[in-house]
Amino acid sequence: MSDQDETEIIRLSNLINGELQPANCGDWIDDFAPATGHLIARIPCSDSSDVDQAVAAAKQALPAWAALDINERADYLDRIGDALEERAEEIAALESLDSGKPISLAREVDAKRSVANFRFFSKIAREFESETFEMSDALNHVVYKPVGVAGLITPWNLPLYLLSWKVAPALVMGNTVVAKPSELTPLTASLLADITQLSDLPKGVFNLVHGTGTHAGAALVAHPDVDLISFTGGTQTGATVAASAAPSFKKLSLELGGKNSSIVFGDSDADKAIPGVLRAAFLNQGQVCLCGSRILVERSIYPEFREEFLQAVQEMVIGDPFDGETELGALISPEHLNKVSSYIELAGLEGGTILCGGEAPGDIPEQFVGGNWLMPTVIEGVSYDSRTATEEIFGPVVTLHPFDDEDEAVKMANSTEYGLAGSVWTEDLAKGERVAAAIDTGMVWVNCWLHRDLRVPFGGVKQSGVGTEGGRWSLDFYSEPMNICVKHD
Ligand code: TXE
Repeated sequence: MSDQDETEIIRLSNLINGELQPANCGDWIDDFAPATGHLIARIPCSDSSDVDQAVAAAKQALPAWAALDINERADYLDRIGDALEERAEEIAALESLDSGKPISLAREVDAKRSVANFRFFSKIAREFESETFEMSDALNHVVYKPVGVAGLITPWNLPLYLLSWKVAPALVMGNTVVAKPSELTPLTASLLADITQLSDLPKGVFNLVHGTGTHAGAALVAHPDVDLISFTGGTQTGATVAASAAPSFKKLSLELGGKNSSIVFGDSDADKAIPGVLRAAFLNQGQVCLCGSRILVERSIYPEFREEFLQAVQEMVIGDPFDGETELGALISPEHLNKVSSYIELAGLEGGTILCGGEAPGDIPEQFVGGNWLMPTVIEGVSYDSRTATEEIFGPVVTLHPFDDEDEAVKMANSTEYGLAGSVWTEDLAKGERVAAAIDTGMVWVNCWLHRDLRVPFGGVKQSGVGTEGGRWSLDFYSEPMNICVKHD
């Protein structure tokens, strides 16, 4: 990296009380492009003193922000959504550069969804009606108050998408925010900070603290003046966050890992199932908590499915994330690539056969040799309850498993510690719903995957998380209901 031109390296700042500033300690963290390994940015290496300042600013801004009418706060969300939309191409480019994902995905999903999140929460907040409960001699009226200062911690796989999913409902319900994005993908969080300023959001309402999880993130979770934590990330980190937040009784939502099954029945339509299961397996290089990485196929169609699926996997275009034709980009970091690769090795020890992939593409162009590349990998022959088939790999690696009947499919799907999502592929919709209901997860798609309606509940069970966000459930999480009972004669 020593020969890299310093002027090309982006320097990001924290946003605290409306001021852009470096970390108090003056230290920086390097941010690398996953596709090339090049240094692209330096971010403040914040510690508890920066977090203290940001939380103090958020606390000071809280009363005035909470006192605004919900429609006025929704107006700010609309302004932010409009500004994000104007910069959609910039968002897509930054996200692709920072996370290694294909630009087509960054355009269609990350950029569009960030705008949609602000607009959606503005809309449902304007329509939000609190309840009244009438008694013969009294009227109960429920009022929704902000929780207070919200600490929002986000991961690297869908950086602005997930940050906006938390920031929009938190702000519209009257909370003030301290956001701590992943140190691996900080670029679009700073773009959002810029937009909040250009949208004249009052100072201190949205604060951004860059830094590592163990310093900035842990300080935010433990801070006594933070009233709520919404965290998306790994299950182990989630356990640490929960333990740290518990003594001060913070309101907590944890969206953690997943190991989701795609269940393909013999009566499924291959024209839907093959592309659907392929997309569920490899979107964002398999780095989506909802990805279907265990593919359960009814034995009667296993040979044909296997052949057609393998052909589709091998036709996927892997390479330059900025090429509009690219379907698979790079993995987030060398450490993550090592972790994912270690599971391919483990699969061999567990009796698995690699049907395709398993290594970096052979013909990688010169500028990408320093990147974190892995071809889409399909493994057969490991048991459905093996470590390979039950632990979260979070990469472009899937396992295939035949099953004999509905009961066996459900048993196999439920054989992980995770409980986030799943998909069922069948032309018998009654069977699809029956199987979906029997799976212990927070959500299941039938004949589709990641077909998102922002109104529906989103959250996992078992090791996949605690709490539910999405639609009305987000408005509930980011507020405290209070009942006022007025007696009349
Ligand atoms: O995430 P981490 P990592 C899974 C995936 C991956 C594993 C670890 O299996 O391999 O998690 O990924 C912040 N207190 N998912 O290590 O560490 C951190 O700075 C407070 C699934 O990258 O969980 C970042 O902002 N915060 C997942 C965020 O937590 C802490 C998406 C997530 O980082 C902290 C990503 C601490 N002690 C990974 N330690 C999903 N559910 O989509 C870290 N952080």
